[in-house]
Amino acid sequence: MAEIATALPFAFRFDPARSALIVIDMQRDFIEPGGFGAALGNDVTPLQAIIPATARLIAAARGAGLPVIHTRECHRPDLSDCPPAKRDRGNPALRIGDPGPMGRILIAGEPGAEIVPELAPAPGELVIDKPGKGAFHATGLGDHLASLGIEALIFAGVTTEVCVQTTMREANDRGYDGLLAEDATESYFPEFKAATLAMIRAQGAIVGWTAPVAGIEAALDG
Ligand code: C5J
Repeated sequence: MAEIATALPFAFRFDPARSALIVIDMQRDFIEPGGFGAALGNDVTPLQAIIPATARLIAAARGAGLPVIHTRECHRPDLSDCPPAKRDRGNPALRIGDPGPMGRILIAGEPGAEIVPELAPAPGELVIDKPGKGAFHATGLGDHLASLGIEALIFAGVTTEVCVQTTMREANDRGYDGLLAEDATESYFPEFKAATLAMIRAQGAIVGWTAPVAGIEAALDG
């Protein structure tokens, strides 16, 4: 067993041979200047700033032999997997499927839906296109993790309070121990990130744990 001593609300013990890293939605449209997120008026600078720490986390996971799974929030070009209840939200001038600054917004295959090049999946790593906020909804993620015998999940990505938190809660309900890398996740709203970290670790890890990347690296190195 490995232990992340700096995890909160208390040390996180996990078996690296039964653990995986899930990197959520580090896509150009959310992170890069000139993408969909920026077009909505968000400051993407804090999201860009987590790329180096996320790259370090991915390298540590690969080095320790953990499966690295990447997700992308995107939809089929015909929008058959996008319920009107999702498409009809947000800015009416920039809906999912509309032409955006980096191609059609959140559509598979469009430049904006791609993962930022600094965090490109390695050959053989699973990339899951997910139509929901949670990565378990309408995807093969659960079956894939079961086939690998995974018990613990380390999470990174954006945005903390939307797709990351939703996926952590889905995982929690499915019986996984989950830990979120504090400096490898970010939100457009700093107060939402802080609140999400607090909610995850409240009441004795009611959703899971959080820890800095350095602590995760140390545990995976050991
Ligand atoms: C993600 C979003 N990835 N905020 N999506 O969190 O809409």
